Amino acid sequence: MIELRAIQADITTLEVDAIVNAANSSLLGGGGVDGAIHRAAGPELLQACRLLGGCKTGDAKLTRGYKLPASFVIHAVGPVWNGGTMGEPELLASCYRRSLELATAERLTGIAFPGISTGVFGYPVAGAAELAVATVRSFTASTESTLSQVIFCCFSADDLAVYRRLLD
Ligand code: AR6
Repeated sequence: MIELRAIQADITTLEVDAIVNAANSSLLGGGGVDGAIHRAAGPELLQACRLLGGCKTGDAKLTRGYKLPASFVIHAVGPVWNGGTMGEPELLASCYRRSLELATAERLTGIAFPGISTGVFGYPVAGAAELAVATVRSFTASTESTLSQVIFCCFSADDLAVYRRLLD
């Protein structure tokens, strides 16, 4: 059984196998959770990201976590919200799926997601949270995985309330 849980925390403090980064396609850092992860992981993370050659929207790539308490960082590139008719839901779902696939391939047991695309990229939180929970549930129901815990790491109390309602 895989446990799905929502917490309010700074994702850079979590001691899980992998934290997911809400990156951009350059994978060379930015603001928001991306900036926080690069600051906490130290410069080796950027060096590792430079070797990855970027990442397409909807896809994800894995690095080590360096100075983070998490062993790995999965850099996922969410879509920029453009009203919802540019394939945003499919691309966001794909970010969650690809991250879970990478975690499974590394035989990880725990993973924590931020609200990918819901900050600077403008994806409405309610829709993004619903899609995140549905995509994780469908992955865990259909795929043999080493994962035993999936954490939705919310930065704000408002976001936490949205996830708690979906998970109850
Ligand atoms: N821990 C957990 N969640 C956080 C943290 C943190 N330390 N900091 C912010 N959040 P955003 P995006 C939440 O903007 O929308 C960057 O510049 C935040 O409250 O970080 O996917 C990248 O380089 C929000 O709920 O990511 C890209 O260019 C969520 O994380 C672009 O922003 C995502 O907000 C990606 O935009």
